[in-house]
Amino acid sequence: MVIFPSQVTLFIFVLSLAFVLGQVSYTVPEEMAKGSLIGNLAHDLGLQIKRLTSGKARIFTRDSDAYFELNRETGVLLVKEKIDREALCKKTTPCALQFQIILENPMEFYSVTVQITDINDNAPKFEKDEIDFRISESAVTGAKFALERAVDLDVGINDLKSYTLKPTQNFALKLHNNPDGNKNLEMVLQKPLDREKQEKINLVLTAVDGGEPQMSGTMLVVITVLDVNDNAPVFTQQLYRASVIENSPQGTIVTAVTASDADEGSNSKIRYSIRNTLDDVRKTADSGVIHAVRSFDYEQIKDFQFCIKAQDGGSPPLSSNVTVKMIIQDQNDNPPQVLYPVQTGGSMVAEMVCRTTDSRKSDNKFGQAVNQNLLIMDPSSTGTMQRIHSEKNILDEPDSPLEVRHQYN
Ligand SMILES: [Ca+2]
Ligand SMILES: [Ca+2]
Ligand SMILES: [Ca+2]
Ligand SMILES: [Ca+2]
Repeated sequence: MVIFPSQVTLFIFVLSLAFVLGQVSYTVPEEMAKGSLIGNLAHDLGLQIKRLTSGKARIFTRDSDAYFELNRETGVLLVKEKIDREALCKKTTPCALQFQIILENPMEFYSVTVQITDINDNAPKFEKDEIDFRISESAVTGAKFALERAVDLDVGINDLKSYTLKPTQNFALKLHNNPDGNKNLEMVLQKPLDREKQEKINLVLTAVDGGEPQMSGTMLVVITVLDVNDNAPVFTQQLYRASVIENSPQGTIVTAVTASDADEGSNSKIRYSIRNTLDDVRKTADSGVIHAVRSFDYEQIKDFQFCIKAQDGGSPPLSSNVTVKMIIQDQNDNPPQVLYPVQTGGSMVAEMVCRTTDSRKSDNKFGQAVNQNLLIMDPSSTGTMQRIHSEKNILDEPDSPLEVRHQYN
């Protein structure tokens, strides 16, 4: 029988009308083992052992649950059933059981109160093992997120005492006092989140009681950081240099640029576009692969540059530009031309000025032919004379000689 303070008063009052001859109270902890001694009832009530037996002393309680047992032979009160204070009184304090000892011949009543004290046999417990949050990486510091409280069935110092949330890198724990006396538990963002650094954050919320030994309960707080488009695409190089051999056919792939985006999903999906070009190059489909729209002539254009823009699919989108410097590689596709053949007499058979537009040689060369041997001076060189053994050497590279169009003797 659970006795609440007001009931105790009333009960004692009623019993006092029925000739309660004495009363005694004991204080015992809950969860004592069956058979444990509560007290020497006979001694404490001033009763003889023989009076207990002759009067058929017995416990009278209105509850079917009988937690106590009276040993008439010894006069002691024992635990009959283990007492769970939490089941008996929940959060009410103090928690007491009251019953009567009845004796016959003559009939006597004695009142016994057993106060059950709490032991720390319940750990704080959260309703769920895990709670999930989806928080944008753009959440501002100071943003609050409500957490669920734990429950500890014990009372007093054995009840819930405090909470911790670890690790403390991004979030701090805040207890907010409610007007109703309860406390609201919140975690407050202390440091901005960055999905690109940490996409999932696992925190452990721990509730501890004030008992001895201390007991605790935990709940996992799983935070999924949602992406925001806060990274522009970044090219793998700050400047791209590429080359194409002149006369390459239209459609030749000249270079490929790549950019990456640290965000996820459409925030990292990159589209490339070409800027500042006179339609010399185009991108291949949606990629960073660039192909020539036409064939290039080194003698007309030696280099050019254009810009490629990489834009992500975020809303709003972010973009970056990069410059591509394109060099046209020369090919030996122009034969030398003899412009000024001059008959000089003597040992010289010819003197000529040759012109070729290919880059591997200077544009102009002066040569003098002597008995099929030629002396030439290259204007781009330091001016040293060089003996060449054939007309071909003077006029072009040995590996891809070009024919002299005119020969003079
Ligand atoms: Ca307890
Ligand atoms: Ca407890
Ligand atoms: Ca992005
Ligand atoms: Ca992001």
